[in-house]
Amino acid sequence: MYLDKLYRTRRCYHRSDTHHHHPHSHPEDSGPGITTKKSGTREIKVVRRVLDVNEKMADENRKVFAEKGIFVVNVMSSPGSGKTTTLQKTLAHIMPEIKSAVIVGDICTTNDADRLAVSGAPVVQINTDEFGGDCHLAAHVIEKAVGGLELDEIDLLIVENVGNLVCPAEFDIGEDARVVVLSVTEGEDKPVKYPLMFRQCEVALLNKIDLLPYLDYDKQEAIDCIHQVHPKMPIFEISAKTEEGFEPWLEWLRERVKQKTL
Ligand SMILES: Nc1nc2c(ncn2[C@@H]2O[C@H](COP(=O)(O)OP(=O)(O)O)[C@@H](O)[C@H]2O)c(=O)[nH]1
Ligand SMILES: [Mg+2]
Ligand SMILES: [Zn+2]
Repeated sequence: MYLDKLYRTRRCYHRSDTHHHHPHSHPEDSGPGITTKKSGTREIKVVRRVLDVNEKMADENRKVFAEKGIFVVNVMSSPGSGKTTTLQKTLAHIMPEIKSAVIVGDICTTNDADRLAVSGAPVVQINTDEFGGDCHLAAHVIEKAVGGLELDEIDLLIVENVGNLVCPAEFDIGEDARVVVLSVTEGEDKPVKYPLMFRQCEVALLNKIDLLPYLDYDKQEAIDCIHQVHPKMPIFEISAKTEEGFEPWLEWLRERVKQKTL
């Protein structure tokens, strides 16, 4: 037994600035009527207000998406697990049959937007460094990005969130469904290390299965870890590179778009 002691600390939470290892800027923080005092219980009240404001904005977004009959899917994962590649391949299959648009969030660069635009879908890139370098997309940022899209022309809006398994799970953006991508190079235990993400998402894509022959990866253990935090969560085993396993995922997506746009 090498572990002497297990320290449990609070999660790196947007409800409390003091435990945050990196700066988060939320424009609402300094908004009218919202105090930014940083002492005692007062602070907790202030920061919770941020999530309240986000929740309201998310509801506004949801209303707009409902009016326009747009199915919105929020795709999240750690950096490099294959969100963009999966979405490139997905768009190639579903366009133009499903009229799609993409909002993609990164701290910097338009690299992903360039890759996704090849599909012919309208793409809006959000660079969060203009919003303080946020490591997640908040509802008000989505609202701004949506302003750049022709909503009457869209049935499906795909949001590629900032690569991060932690705080994107805490920010409702008004979406209909959340999808998490986990790749087989990330280790089997990530779902139990980042349980909120896996609890909040409706389906998981286990990506890069083409690499399994080269790895000591226990796929069943990864699946068990996912089901430990989210029992019965549907898991689609895919390779965004070879498109193996894509059909069940595409079927799920087509079905959900159909339900919303009927
Ligand atoms: N072998 C393999 N590589 C993949 C797969 N999906 C993505 N990649 C690679 O993983 C890297 C990160 O992919 P990207 O789509 O940019 O991930 P993102 O950061 O989650 O958007 C790139 O080099 C991709 O080519 C896959 O299914 N198999
Ligand atoms: Mg990407
Ligand atoms: Zn964040």
